[in-house]
Parts: sequence; C-alpha cells; structure tokens
Amino acid sequence: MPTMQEEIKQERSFQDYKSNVKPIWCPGCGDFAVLQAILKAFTELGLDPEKTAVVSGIGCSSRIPAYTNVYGFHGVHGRALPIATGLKIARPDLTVVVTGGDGDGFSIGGNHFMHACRRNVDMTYIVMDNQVYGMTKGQASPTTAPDWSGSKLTPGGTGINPFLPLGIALSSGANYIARTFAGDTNFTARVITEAILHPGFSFVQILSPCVTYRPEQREWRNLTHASETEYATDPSEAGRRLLADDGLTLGVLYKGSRAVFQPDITPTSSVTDLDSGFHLPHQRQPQSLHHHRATRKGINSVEELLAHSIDMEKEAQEAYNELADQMDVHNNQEVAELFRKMAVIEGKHVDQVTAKGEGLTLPHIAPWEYRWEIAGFKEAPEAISPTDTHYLMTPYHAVSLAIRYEQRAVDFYAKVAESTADPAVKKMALEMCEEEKEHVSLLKARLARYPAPKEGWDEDMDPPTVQE
Ligand SMILES: Cc1ncc(C[n+]2csc(CCOP(=O)(O)OP(=O)(O)O)c2C)c(N)n1
Ligand code: SF4
Ligand SMILES: [Mg+2]
Repeated sequence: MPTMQEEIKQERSFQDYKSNVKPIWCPGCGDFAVLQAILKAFTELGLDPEKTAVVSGIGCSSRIPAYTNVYGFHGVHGRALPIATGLKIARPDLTVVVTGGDGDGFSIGGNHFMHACRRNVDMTYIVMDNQVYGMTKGQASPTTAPDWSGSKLTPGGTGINPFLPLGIALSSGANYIARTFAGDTNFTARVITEAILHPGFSFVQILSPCVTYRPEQREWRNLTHASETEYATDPSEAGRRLLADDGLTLGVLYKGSRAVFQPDITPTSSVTDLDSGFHLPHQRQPQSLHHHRATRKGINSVEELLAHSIDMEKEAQEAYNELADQMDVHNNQEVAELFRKMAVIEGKHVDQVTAKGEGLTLPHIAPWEYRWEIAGFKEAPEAISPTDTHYLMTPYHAVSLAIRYEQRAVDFYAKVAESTADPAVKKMALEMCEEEKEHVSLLKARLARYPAPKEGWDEDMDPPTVQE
C-alpha cells in the first residue's frame, strides 16, 4: 500500500515554495533551518500556494512569511493567532500556518496563545523559541532562565521562573504538541508535516538558537535529546511526562482528538441561526503520517542509493547558495563569492548523479525517511548546518567547512557499501565514495592557498542585528 506521502501528487518542488526575498537573519541563526523545514514540509504535502497562508507577528522569527512563496501576513506584535483564527474561520479551505517567536507568542501574545489552544481551530502554530527578544537586541523573554544575566536590563537575571510552553499548550487544550530543535531539520520537517495534517490546533515549539545574543545556544545541538517514549494520547499521561521534562526533550508529546472549532459562516439573519452555527462539528479522526522507516533496513537498491545521492547534492547546492546570500547580506563578499562557486560545483554534481539515474524510476523519499543515520547523521551529509557559520568567517573557514561536509559524504558512502547486501549498490557506493574523496583532496589543495585566520577574527565591537 502506498504511503500518504506517495499518494500526494508531487507537482511542486522545494524552490517553488521559497520566495526570492533573501533572509536578513544573522548568519548562523537557527531560523534559517526552521525556514528550510517549513519549506520541506510544504513540498512534502504538495500544498497549493494559493490555498496556503503563513501568518506572523513581529520579531526576527516573524519574518518567515516574506521568505515563503504562499500567501503571507506579517502582522502586529503578539497578534498573529487572532489574525490567523479569523482567516481560518472565514476561509476553512486554506491551510493556515502561524510562525513567530517566544516574545511574540508568550509575552505580548500569551493571552492569545492560551485561547487559541482552547478554541482548537484547525491550524499550526510554530514558535521559534530562542529564549530572548532577538530583534530588539537581546532582552529576557518569558522562556529565559531566571539567572540569565546577558542583558543590561536584567543584570542579575530576571529571577522569575520561565513560562512552560508545552505545559500551557497541554492544559489549555491544544490538539497536537511537539518540541524539536532547528538543527534537526528533517525531523522538524516531519513534525511540521504531521502537525499540519493533524486536525485542530497544533503547537510546535522549535528550539532555534539566537547566535548573536545567546551564542551558548549553539550547544543545543549536543544538549537536546530524543524522547524515549512515543507520544501520549491521554492528556494526563502527557502531563506526567512533562513533570520529568528538562526542556530539551525532543519529540511529539501529545496527539489529541478533540473536536475542531469551525463555526458555520453562512450569513444568517437571526440570533437563533447565528447560535446554531456555533456548534462543534463531529470529531474528525486525526490523520498521522505513515512511517515505513522502522521496517526498512539499509539501502538495498541502486534506485534508492541514487535518490539519496541526488538529495545530498541538492541539499549541498541549496546550503551554499543560502550561505552566499547570508554573506552578501553581511557584506562579506570574498566568502560569498566562494560559496557561490561551491554552489555551482554542487549543481554540476546534481546533474551528474541525476544522469546516472536516467531510465530508472527513483523512489520518492520524504525528507525524514532518508537513511543518513547509516553513517550516524541526522541530516544529509552535505547539508551545512546554519549554526556552523559566522558572518566574519574567512575563506579559510569556508573551505575548511566544505572539507568537513565532503568528508561526511565519504563516510556515508563507505557505510552504505559496508552495510548493503546488494552487490550493485556496494559497487556504486564505493565509486561514489572515491568521487567524494577526490572532492576532499581538491578542497584540501585549495585550502593551502588561504592564510589561517588570526586570533580574534570573530571580534566585532558593533555586531549586526536585523531592523524592523
Ligand atoms: C506593540 C509592540 N511592542 C513592542 C515591540 C518591539 N518588539 C519587536 S520584536 C519584539 C520581541 C521579539 O521577540 P521574539 O518574538 O522572541 O522574536 P525573535 O526576534 O527572538 O525571533 C519586541 C518587543 C513592537 N514591535 N510592537
Ligand atoms: S538577533 Fe540574529 S541570531 Fe538572534 S534571532 Fe535575530 S536574526 Fe537570529
Ligand atoms: Mg525570541
């Protein structure tokens, strides 16, 4: 039986959902990865851009609508949820996704958050939680730890216990609740996809590092950990799990089946008619993604291997273009040019591996179903993590970064060759491994051309931040 993803017609590509507005986030900001995850989820669902709306408030994270090629509304600080609620009630045929930050959603918009959970309108709320007001230069937010003293406004910390978004969502009635880390982009894409499919109000908290005002959040990559339990369907069970939560547990906490709030909006002439329109319709059964991941072992066909190779090269091309844009925005032209060249090279690799698959029918694989974990990776081997960059990075750093990621590709193919039972896959994986080794050698030769950076290369007396 085909999976739900396979049944959905894949007519649009990732690029179709991406607008041509270049993000102005600080290089390394976790929001880049969240944007990727949202775009991957839209692609996977094959959403009709004309039937999709992304609504936001104000903040760095609230810039997402500008970067997606669907309908967008960059609203008022803290008011994204009421705007989105009105939109979904008036146009139930739309897929409505709301994006924002912890300040926007839990401070000024905290009241709307609780009531949106309670109301249970069918939409998805994605909060990029960096435990700080990034856009206004680093003040404490409701999710900031009480002893964080990084802001001059709160030199000894706020001394106030943080707001617990998952707990508030659960107790207020949200129908789907999850937490992810921006750096786990494919897992985040999977959760967003599932959240959109799940009826009712879905809430996804994404730990998304603010590298400028909370640089220590880069460590989330090592500190976050996957939940050891499957999601709960009983709210009290989910509540018990939250009592043991350290705030860094990733996964789906809860999937509920409450009735969705969708009043009849046919124009009415009497109060009785109006009242009767506000009934709760029959409960829709929650849909869930079909996962065949657990039952699939290794890579056991040439087609599957080629699908992985094409995705790996496309992700590399996308990552380098993205990095070049980031460096352009921050006027680091030398590194921007270097990344642009690398993107062109990766584009050629895409063409080369695509040519190898000519005449074959390659399987469609959802982003979270690629088998990168064969080599111990969560993401495609060449998908450069946005938190690995710095706006002051030098060509030496850029080439070193590229070497590190090409080496991951070498490791991936070596592991595929080692673990597959299929001789044709083994042969092709070994060939690809050799090609990747050659890329590493070429890059190493190139690295020798650049001087190693001097100490203090990343010091900046006036660090950039985005302006509203
Ligand atoms: C009514 C109003 N009050 C205050 C502000 C100033 N302001 C802009 S963004 C922001 C906080 C944003 O923090 P968060 O939502 O966490 O987003 P981040 O920038 O961290 O992604 C504030 C207080 C505003 N724009 N409007
Ligand atoms: S200040 Fe920079 S790093 Fe922090 S959230 Fe805003 S764009 Fe991201
Ligand atoms: Mg924030």
